[in-house]
Amino acid sequence: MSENLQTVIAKISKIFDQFVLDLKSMNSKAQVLDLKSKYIGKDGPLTIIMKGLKDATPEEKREIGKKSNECKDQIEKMSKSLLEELEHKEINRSLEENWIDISDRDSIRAKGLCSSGYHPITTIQREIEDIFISMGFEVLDGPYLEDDYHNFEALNIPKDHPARDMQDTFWFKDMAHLLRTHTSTIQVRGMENRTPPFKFVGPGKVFRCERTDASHEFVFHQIEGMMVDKNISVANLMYFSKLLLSEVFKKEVEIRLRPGFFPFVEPGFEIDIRCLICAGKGCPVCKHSGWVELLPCGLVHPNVLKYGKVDTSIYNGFAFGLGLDRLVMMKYAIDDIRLLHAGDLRFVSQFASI
Ligand code: FA5
Repeated sequence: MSENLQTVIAKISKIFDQFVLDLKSMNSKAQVLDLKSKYIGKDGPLTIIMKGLKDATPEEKREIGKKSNECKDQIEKMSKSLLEELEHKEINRSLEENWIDISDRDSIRAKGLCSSGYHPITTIQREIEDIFISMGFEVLDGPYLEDDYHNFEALNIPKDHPARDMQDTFWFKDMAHLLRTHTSTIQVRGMENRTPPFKFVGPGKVFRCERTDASHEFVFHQIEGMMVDKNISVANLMYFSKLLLSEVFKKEVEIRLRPGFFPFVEPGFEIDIRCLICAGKGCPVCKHSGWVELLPCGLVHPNVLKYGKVDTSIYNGFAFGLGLDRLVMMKYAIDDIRLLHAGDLRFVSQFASI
């Protein structure tokens, strides 16, 4: 070795001191990474010293190797800690710059974000509520967390009934509570504290343990409707359904009526709408059938009325359960239900002025 041991050790200390000095002036992560690789990278001064140890004695190799490794470790540690500090500063700065007070419309506007306007589901829900309010219907609410009785049993779906499998349910651990799978729970709750005649609608979120696709979500919206009076017939049901659809679409839409099975209605129907995304030609939304299931309905099953303490020798009724998300998709030609729920401002802001 051309230099003696002490000189090389002193050289390493000097390299380290210089690193500490250089590190102090670093103020970005990229600079720190560059500096680190300048000192301990494969062309760095420490590597060059280690390469020059070919002729050194085993003792010199050991001593210089030890010192050089200590120095490397220190450089690693100090770089890492400064990188973390700079990362924190960056996060804090970004939080401060991008902070939005969502209760302050002016600050939202100043940031160039749209602050006014409703989600299209809310807009259509309110439109439908208004249509029914104008015809004397009440608007009822109901809880998301439900029990077996209100979601199934009082709707004529006893335990072990195969119809329970029609709707995949998010059960709670006690297997007695669940997230409501449909707004038909509002029929049961509505009947509990009313005496006929009555008529109401009940909008809200429902939850199903389902795989998503262009027309299926696991959280979506329905509007329930129920009317109980004397001599209610399928003609009454059709009148309200057609009126509802023509008011929402504000144009003629093609619908079809077919038999549908739901344990809580008899007879039961499905009202489908001609797919407005593909004009009936077939697309992923209508599963290439040209039709979209929108409004299942029927005359309320006497068992359901009995659970609701309605005297079935005098009264009967109709009920429907409108799929609100799909209605909104048809109205605005939205070809994937997931767009409605993704919270993407670029999507929802298109509806701000509607
Ligand atoms: C029901 O939920 C019944 N409770 C409806 C009903 C009420 C029938 C009153 C008779 C009398 P169904 O599971 O078919 O039925 O759902 C009703 C509507 O919700 C469907 O027509 C569809 O428009 C919508 N829907 C169903 N599943 C989904 C889903 N995963 N994503 C989006 N919309 C859905």
